Amino acid sequence: MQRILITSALPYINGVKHLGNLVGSMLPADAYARFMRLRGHEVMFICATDEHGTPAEIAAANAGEPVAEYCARMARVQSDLHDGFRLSFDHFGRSSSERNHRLTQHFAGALADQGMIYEVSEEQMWSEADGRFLPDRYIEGTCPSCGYDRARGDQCENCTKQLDPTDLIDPRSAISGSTEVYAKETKHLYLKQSALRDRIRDWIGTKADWPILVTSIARKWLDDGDGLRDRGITRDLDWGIPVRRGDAEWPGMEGKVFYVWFDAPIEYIAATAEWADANGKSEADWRRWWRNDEGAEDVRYLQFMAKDNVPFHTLGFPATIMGSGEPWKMVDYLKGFNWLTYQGGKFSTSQRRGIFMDQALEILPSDYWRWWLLSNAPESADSDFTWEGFQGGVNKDLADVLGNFVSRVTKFCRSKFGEVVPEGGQPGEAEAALMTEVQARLDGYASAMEAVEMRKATSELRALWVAGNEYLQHAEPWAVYKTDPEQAAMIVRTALNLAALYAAVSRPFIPDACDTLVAAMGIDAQAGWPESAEVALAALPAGHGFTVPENLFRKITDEEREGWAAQFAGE
Ligand code: B3M
Ligand code: ZN
Repeated sequence: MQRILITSALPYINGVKHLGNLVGSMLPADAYARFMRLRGHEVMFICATDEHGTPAEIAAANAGEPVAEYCARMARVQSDLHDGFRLSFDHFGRSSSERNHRLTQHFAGALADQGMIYEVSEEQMWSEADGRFLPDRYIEGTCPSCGYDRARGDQCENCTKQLDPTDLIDPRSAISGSTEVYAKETKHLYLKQSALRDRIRDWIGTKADWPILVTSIARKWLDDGDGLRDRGITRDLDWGIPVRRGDAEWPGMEGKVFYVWFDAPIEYIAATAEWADANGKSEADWRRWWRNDEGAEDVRYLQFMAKDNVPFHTLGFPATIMGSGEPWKMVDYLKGFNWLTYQGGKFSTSQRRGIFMDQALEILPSDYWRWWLLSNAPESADSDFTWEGFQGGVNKDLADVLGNFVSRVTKFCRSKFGEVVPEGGQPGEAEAALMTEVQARLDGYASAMEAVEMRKATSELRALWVAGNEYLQHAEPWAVYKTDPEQAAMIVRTALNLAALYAAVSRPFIPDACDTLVAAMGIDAQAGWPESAEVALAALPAGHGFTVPENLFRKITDEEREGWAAQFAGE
């Protein structure tokens, strides 16, 4: 038994996430966590909301709510949707928690003690009307190069030119529209990441088993001339974690907060402490996951995220940890994802294009989405959601293959032998061949999961379901019954055992269907991964009672598909 720590990238607080967000981090992390629990490992699966930064302030202002209230409300909305998708976090925390405040301030203090932090004076745009400094992209004005009048302080959207806010003609605050904006001096803390460049390059060099997608992004940033530049870790904002040096004030930094990307990854650790607080556990209980000097040396730590988050996890967060000089756990395996697109284009939060988590659950139960998304996860390349593809995948894999198998065998058994596993004769050649196939698929499925390859794992699992269907198709118990009821009983017993096996091993992908199936088959929900195909196919003894489950999956009709495609076409 191993100890496995799993974190999913933290969803940003400013709204309900879309299916692209879900499949790029939380959902594959959940399937992996569920698989590892099934295998009997001790798992700690952690996620949280990422709550700080200007976008949260703006979203709150748009919603007409104080930012703390907005974040508390959205954290609940997100958490409820995670329950709806059956994401089995051991804890879903909040980056604005007291724990994260203390831990982030602690890391800043440790970094300062190691000589890793220095102060920089710089000019930043100040808005008199808003009474605050504005981040570059919250200054708007006319582009000096193309004349577009809504260019942002970091870039002109129209001609793509990179800009400084001071380049803009007639600059104004994007928040209030006020033109009373000017450059003003301010002081910030910088983290000396450049001092860690070699250590981080060496560390990445030891990660030969990571996806190429991930290591190539990390290398590109490291080698990009001034890659791993020193980075400002404070901001002039109200909402965030106040800058302190551990427990002490930080002179000159009053009224400032840490940069959201400094505190967000630290929340992985803090959320585990929040887990301890919420469950009456001790300090040692969470620290054994994170402190190498308190037991975490034995932990295997995996992170899941979309590719745009890779730089901050391969360079930024490791720099925080290494620079602190303290023995915190670093990631062992980083799984990165490409993009899921929607009908050939981008999912867009601002244009409400694509499918959002709340909408998805309104139209179909979570298993349907989980299965399609994970069996089409954007692992080696981007993948595209189409309504045709979704309908095809669900109808074929879930309804025609798995659902049909379970329904046929349980109904046939009920009609001929009643709702108990029949006795029957001795298994023969067909059963031996089935056993070999089932063992090979179980092994293939398990090794794909160990390697965190979701698409491969789902195709092995699908093949395991197909094997059952084909067995039943060829063994034809309904025909055999007429001449040899003993033989038919043995076939049915074998197939019922297969259904029980499916209930046990399909849980990482379709947990609700597995609950239904576990209840119908009258088996132990806690039973782990089967010892072998042979043991699994003989698990249900003759006389064991079961019930015919309600239709596990229904088909998506063409009318539904067309209706949804129209409904989700975007604005
Ligand atoms: N919140 C992802 C995003 O909003 C970002 C991840 C943080 S992980 C520490 O795109
Ligand atoms: Zn322009």
